[in-house]
Amino acid sequence: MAVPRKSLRGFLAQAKDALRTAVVSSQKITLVVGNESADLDSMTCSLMYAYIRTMMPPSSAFSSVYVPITNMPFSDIQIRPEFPTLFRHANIEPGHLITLDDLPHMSVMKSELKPENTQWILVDHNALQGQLGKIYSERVAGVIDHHDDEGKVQQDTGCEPRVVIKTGSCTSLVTEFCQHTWDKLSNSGIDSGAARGQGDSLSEAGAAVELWDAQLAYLGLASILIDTANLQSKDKTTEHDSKAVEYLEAKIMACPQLSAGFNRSEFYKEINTAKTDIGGLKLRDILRKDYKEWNARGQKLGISSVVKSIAFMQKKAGEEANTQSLDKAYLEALRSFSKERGVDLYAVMTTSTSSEGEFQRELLVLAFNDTAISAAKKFATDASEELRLEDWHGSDGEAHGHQDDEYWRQVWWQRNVQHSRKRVAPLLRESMN
Ligand SMILES: [Mn+2]
Repeated sequence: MAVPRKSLRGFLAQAKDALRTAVVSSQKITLVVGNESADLDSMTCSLMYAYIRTMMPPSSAFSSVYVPITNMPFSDIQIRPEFPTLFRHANIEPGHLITLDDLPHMSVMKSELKPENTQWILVDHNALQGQLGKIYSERVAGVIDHHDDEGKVQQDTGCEPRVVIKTGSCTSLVTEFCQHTWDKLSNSGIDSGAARGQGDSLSEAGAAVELWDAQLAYLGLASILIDTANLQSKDKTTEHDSKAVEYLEAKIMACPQLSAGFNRSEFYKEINTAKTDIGGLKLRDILRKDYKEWNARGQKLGISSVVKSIAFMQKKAGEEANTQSLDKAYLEALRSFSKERGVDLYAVMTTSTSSEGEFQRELLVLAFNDTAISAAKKFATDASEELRLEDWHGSDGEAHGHQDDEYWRQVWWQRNVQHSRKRVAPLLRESMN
């Protein structure tokens, strides 16, 4: 049975309650979880999917409520200033977000939220990693993703989707999948007056539905624009992305309250500015802001994506350590971060704009033991052509390559700038096999 239509704000409160109840009284619950980088795309995918599915679940749904989980502790919101900036457009607050803090503590998770009482939908990844993966990977019931298919999710997912397609943004695929149901909701919300609690007349109910639709559309639009550089990146933008943008914008334009103030480029600029405004963050926070890890053959790989150059991070490291030896301080910071995460192989991928206004990428790889060092060397040889790796020199003219018993390091310009972590991570993982 569909629940009466609600705002996103109302839905998140309901979902948080449902999760609490499921834990306390051992009830069945469906969780929609994004990947561990907990970036904008993962967050909006899980919110949009959970919202639309809860408002109109399939008849054989595992539970009536789908709970969107943002895969990070709540406090990490402070290193994602783009979240609160976007939330204002969707009329929600950071406190509405459901995060790892809302799940039972790791030490008791398995007994308090029994695997058999759960079903997991993966959005923006297709293999459940980390602690959650250890407990719940058998309970994955569906996936919508735009990364390389790791083949972990069964082919038959019943009433839940199994969609893995290369697109700029995963939110485009979620939009596409939900579109039909969403349109039904928009119409039935107005016709049946399901939202009439919001107003006294049918037209007021309609206005509420239009507003809620537009707020949800804003949420999805932000990720697609960020992931495709406002649909301007030829390498990243696919038909799925441009169609989804068209669809979401129509939802915003259908709401008189919000349509007048909408401008795609300005909206993109606002979110992008918030996202790249990381000057006030500590280097450690910059490294963990968009971080992912994988296990391969008993070795752990970690990759940080950073929206500023290596020079920016070196300077930051120097300031924090109060030293002139910028690179030494930077290396120390990378090593301590790697140690904290327990990774054997660690990579930092940067994006920045050159003084000539050119989009550019740097790639740094650090390896900390013999196995990881041979993997890193293999990667350097095998991936060099595809990624067009070119020697990198710092402002001091040094290449910063290093090899001894303790660690191996190499830094490159990645001249094939179309390849993000979506491609570099599989290449690194391959070299570890
Ligand atoms: Mn994504």
